[in-house]
Amino acid sequence: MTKASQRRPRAPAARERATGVLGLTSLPAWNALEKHHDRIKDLNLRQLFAEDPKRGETLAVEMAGIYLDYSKNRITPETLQLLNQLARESGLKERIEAMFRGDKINVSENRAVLHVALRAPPGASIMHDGHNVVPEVHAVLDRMAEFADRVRGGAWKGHTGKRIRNVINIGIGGSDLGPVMAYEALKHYSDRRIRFRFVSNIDGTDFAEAVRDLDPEETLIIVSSKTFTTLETMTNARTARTWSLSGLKGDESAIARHFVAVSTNAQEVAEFGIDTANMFGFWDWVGGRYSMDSAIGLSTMLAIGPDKFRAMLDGFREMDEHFRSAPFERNLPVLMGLLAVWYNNFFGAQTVAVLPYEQYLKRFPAYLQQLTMESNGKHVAINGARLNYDTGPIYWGEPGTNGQHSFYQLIHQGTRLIPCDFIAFVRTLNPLARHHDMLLANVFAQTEALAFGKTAAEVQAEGTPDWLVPHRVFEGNRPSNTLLVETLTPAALGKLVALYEHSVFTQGAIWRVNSFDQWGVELGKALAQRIIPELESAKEPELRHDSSTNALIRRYRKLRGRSDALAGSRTSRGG
Ligand code: G6Q
Repeated sequence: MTKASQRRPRAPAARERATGVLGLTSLPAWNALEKHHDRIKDLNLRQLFAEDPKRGETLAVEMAGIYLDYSKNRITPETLQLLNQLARESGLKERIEAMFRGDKINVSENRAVLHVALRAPPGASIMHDGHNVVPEVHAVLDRMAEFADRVRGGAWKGHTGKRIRNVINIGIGGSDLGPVMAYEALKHYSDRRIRFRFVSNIDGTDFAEAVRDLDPEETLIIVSSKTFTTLETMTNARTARTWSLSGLKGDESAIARHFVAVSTNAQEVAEFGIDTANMFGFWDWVGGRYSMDSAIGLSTMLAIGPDKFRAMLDGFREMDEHFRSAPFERNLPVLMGLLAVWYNNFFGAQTVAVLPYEQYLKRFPAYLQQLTMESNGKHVAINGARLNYDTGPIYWGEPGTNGQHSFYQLIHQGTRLIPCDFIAFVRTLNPLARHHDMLLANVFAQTEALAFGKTAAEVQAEGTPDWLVPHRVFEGNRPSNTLLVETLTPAALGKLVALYEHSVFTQGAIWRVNSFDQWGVELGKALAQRIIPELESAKEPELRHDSSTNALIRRYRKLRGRSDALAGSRTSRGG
């Protein structure tokens, strides 16, 4: 029996039929994988490599400059064949086609999922509700390019005639993480005469620190919000408006030169006071976490320029085409997605570490956390039935080599199985002495050490005293993927992001979840809206939360000098 099946017994097929569950755990491939896992779970990577001297070359695939070595995974050819069978039985091919066709696969929001249209070439046709969206996509891109050229070239000036030297993107979640990650990733290509800052948190410190050394006369603010109603973004945008006006002598007409919006909601943009002529639109078929290549990427385009932004889109598109057309056995996102399922559901692995050996990708793990966990952190199937197997694993990580001096200890010698994705580049953008060879030596060393470890005999042979041997043993058999990319270019970043987007899609299709909604973020938001007036009211509010929440609110109010802690209602819910 597998660890996963020990933890959660498989529901009877009859129940699945009754509830309409799509029956992942009843599929022939799933059952075959369970049995197969039982047989090979103790196989060691040492053995697998010894048995097949060419394993490191055969279990690798290259796609347009991205080389994926997946040989250091606990798999055999049969595992791959069964995982492919699982993909076929799960209708992955049909799901991919449904997405590209513009079907409303985000059923709980009744929306199509067409981020692939954002990088379609000008002549392409992608239909949504009876019309081709590609011309609209390119019309927005052209407007963005024209605007970016004017700002970068100095033709777009601030209200007092000064050149724009600072750009602040205000947004959160999908309207922040992609832009920050892309800016950091492509900083090498950015116009260094412009400073970029990103404000997301409702914590005022975020805004205060972002603007403390900036001059409002030289600052352009991009308010990025699909809905233009998000609490954090609108609060920060209002604060930015006050800050901007205070530096521009309160002249309201200055707003037009210092604020632009990226949104789907023209009405709210206008109500906020931003001229809709300065608004860059996108569409409800672009999910927030899939939007960094839409107008939400305006800050990216301002940083690297329109040509490089388009090169990034070309990279995305190459991976899209590969995902759509390559056979599953040579399909990078499919392979990575299926391997994630293999460890998640059959080995019971709870996390995946993403370890970029590239300082410019320092925000990539944070970006992926949203992409992966907001997409596949779901407990019900598309049809609403409660799932009886685990879905999205926890993604986390830090750039190497820094992580090696902290949490790698647990990956090497801890008790948990943590599959790792190592990401490295053949050429560095900052060739300094021997740094890059040393960096890459560390990537290769880590994957080697994780896979093959060091046996007690090997430790003893080094003259280690017996009592110390167990502490110095590396069991090995820790799986990893290595993504070796030529150079971190805009196109390479596009390919890498699309690779993970489609890996997430693959995983979601296997698990039968809707990877494109995010209802799990709603409850906390609604409760916060209820609590805000309870914190702010001058009069002690009548609190109807549980006793813990009530006590926390009272304590906060008391310490802020807002009320007598003993006053007010003691009505509690839930004890
Ligand atoms: C992403 C989510 C979420 C969203 C933010 C910001 O997929 O939907 O992270 O991007 O809540 O939303 P707005 O862009 O509407 O402000």
